[in-house]
Amino acid sequence: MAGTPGTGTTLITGGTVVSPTGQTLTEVLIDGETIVALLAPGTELALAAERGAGAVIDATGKLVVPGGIDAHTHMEVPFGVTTASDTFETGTRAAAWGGTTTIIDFATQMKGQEIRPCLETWLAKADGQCAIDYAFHMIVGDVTEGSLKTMDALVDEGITSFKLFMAYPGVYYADDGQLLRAMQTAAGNGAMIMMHAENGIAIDVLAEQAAARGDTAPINHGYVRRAELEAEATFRAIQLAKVAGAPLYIVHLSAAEALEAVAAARHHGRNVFAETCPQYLYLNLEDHLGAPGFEGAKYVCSTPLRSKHGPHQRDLWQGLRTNNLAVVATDHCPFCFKDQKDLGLQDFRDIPNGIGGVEHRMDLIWQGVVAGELTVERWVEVCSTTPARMFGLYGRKGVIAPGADADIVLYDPNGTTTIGVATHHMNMDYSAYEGTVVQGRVDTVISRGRTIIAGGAYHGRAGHGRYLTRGLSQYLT
Ligand code: DUC
Ligand code: ZN
Ligand code: ZN
Repeated sequence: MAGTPGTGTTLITGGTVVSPTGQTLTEVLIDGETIVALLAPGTELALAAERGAGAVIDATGKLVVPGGIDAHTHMEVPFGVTTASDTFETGTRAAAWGGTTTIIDFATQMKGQEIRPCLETWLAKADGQCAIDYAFHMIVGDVTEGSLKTMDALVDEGITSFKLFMAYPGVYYADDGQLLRAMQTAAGNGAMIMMHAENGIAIDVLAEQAAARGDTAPINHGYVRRAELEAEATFRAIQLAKVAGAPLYIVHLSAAEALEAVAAARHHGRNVFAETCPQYLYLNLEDHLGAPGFEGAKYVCSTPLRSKHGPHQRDLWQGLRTNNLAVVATDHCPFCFKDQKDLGLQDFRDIPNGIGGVEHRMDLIWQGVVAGELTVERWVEVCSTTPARMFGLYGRKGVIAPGADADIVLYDPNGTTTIGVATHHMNMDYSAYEGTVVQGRVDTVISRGRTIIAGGAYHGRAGHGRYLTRGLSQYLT
C-alpha cells in the first residue's frame, strides 16, 4: 500500500477487472471516494509515477471485483428472549474482512409496534457504528392501515423494499388478506415485496405435535418445516403478487420445490425473483441439523437446511446458473452456542433461528467457481451486481465504472482461507463451517476509496460506513 488511503488518487494496476459480462486487464483510477477512470494497462501508471503522488496498489495476479453486497443481514435483531450476537460494528467489520462492502439489513417491526419508531431504532443502532456502507429494508410485521401509509412514505425516503412473513404467527405473521394489501401498496408505490415463504400456521401445528411426542432435538426443526410448506407458501405468495400486480422477491429459498414455483412464474414472464444463501448450498439436514447431541442447534435457521437425499443443492446451483436464483445473500443472523442456541436444549422451538455467515459469502460462493458450477462473471453478478440492481443501489454500487463509489475487492484466486472460530471476525463462539479450508482469499478491500483490509490487517473504523438511501429496483418492467 502506498500513499494515503482515501485521499487523493489511488491507482489499482495489474489486476483483472471482472464484471458480469467479462474480464479485462484494466487499471482502475480512484479519486477520493469515487472511481474516475478505467484505463488500458500501463496508461496511468507511468503518469502517476511522474507525478509522484497518490497511492498505487499492485493487483498482479488478482481479480479486481466490485465490493460484495449482502442484501440480507440481521445485526442486533431481537429473536425471542435473545438478540443476534453481532452488533452493527462487529458485523460490518466481519463483512469487510470477507469482501463485502455494503449490507442491506432489516429494520424490524413486530406485531403491535408502529413502523416509524422501529425504523428510528434501527437507524440509531447503526449510526456511527458501521465499517462499510449500509441500507435498510423494512420488515412489516404488522400490516395495519398505518403500516400501509408508512410504506408509501418510506419509498419516498429511500427504503424501497418490504419484507413480509407467512411464518411466525403472533410475531411477524401476516394472513393472506394482509399480504395482499401490502402487495397492493407496493404495486402502487413501486416497492419490492420480499417474502419469508413458509406456511407458519401448519408448521406450528407440526412443531406442537413433535414436542408433544417428545421429539425435541434440533433436527425436528427441519422435520416440521417441511419442503412442501415452503413450496406451498412460495406458490401462494406468487399468486397473491400476481393478483396485486406487485413484484416479489423470495428470500432464503432452500427447497427445490419452492424453486420450481419461482421458475414457473419466471417462465411466464412474471416479476418474481429469489435469493438463496450459502448454508443451503453446502450444509444439510442429516449431517448438520442432525449432528450428534445438541450440535445441530448450530444449524437451526429458517427456512431450514434441506435433506441431502433430495435434489435441493443440485437444483439451487442450477438455479443460480439460470437466474431463477438471482442473488446470494447470507441471512446473517448469528447467535452464540453458549447462552443463546442452548436456550433450546429442552425444546428445538426455543433455539433462536439463524446462522452467521456475513464474513464468508464471497469465499463460499467462489467455491462454486472452483467446482465449475458458476463462472467468475456470475460470481460477481450474484454477489454484487444483481443485489445492487435489485435494490436500487446500482451505479453507486455493484459496478467498477467511472462515477461509481470506489468499493473494490482484490481477490486472490490462488490464496486459501481457513474458516473457523479462531480466525473469523464475527461475534460468534462457533462457526457453521468450522475447519473448512477453501480456495481463494480476500486480499484487499476498499470502501469508498479507503483501504480497510490489506496485508492481513483491518484498517477501517466504525463510522466510516454511511447510510444509503435507495431507488426502486431496476428489474421491474
Ligand atoms: N428469517 C430470516 O430472514 N432471518 C432469520 C430468521 C428467519 O426466519
Ligand atoms: Zn425470513
Ligand atoms: Zn433473514
